[in-house]
Amino acid sequence: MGTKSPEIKTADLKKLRKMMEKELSAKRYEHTLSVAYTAASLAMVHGADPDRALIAGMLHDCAKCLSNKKLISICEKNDLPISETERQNPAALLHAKAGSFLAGVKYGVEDEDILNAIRYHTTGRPGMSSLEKILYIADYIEPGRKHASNLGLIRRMAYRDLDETLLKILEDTLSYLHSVSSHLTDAAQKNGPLDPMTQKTYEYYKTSLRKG
Ligand code: DGI
Ligand code: FE
Ligand code: FE
Repeated sequence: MGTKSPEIKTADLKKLRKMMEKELSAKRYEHTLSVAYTAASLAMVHGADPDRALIAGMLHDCAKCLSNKKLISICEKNDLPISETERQNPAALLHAKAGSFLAGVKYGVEDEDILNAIRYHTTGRPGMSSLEKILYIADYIEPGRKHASNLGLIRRMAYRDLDETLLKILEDTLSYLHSVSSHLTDAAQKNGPLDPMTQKTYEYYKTSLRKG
């Protein structure tokens, strides 16, 4: 934080796009491109840097196609702590932590804000930067997403107010995770337990928006 980040070049983005095409499944790569350009458009509307948003979007799921075993070993070998919840659901929760690490060491990102945006793109965190909010929201609203409830409303909201949108997505995500965990469905097994950070982020934005 505070230090000025190196300039993001268009050449970096091209290279990263090629690397992601190789690294990810076709479906995940399509999602990645959609998130990158959705994040850039949100950045333009909200006065953030579209180049940083593109890089963050391009790399946000760079660890998503790794096995659970690989995700755990990346974290263990590099002293990234793994919580009990993360260990129970590496695919959903650890891909963000491992992905942020890889963005730094493998893909050459030095910008802390981009690394944090990747790190917190699944759970959010209290006190998020604009870029962190933009990536979190872009991941949820990109055009390829079809199933979330209130998607039309949330997509319109996203271009007006980042905080209100964040809160709405967190509220819907929590109620989705609660509803699936109360039934023994495939989705419950897929999602596993709630990460306490998701709840914390929700409480933080609920309180800060009520005060504001
Ligand atoms: O990687 P993506 O599928 O693009 O999206 P993502 O990184 O937001 O992760 C998506 C999954 O993570 C989605 O199925 C919802 C789930 N998720 C979000 N918060 C939590 C969570 N899963 C668990 N177990 N706990 C959470 O707190
Ligand atoms: Fe993700
Ligand atoms: Fe994603």
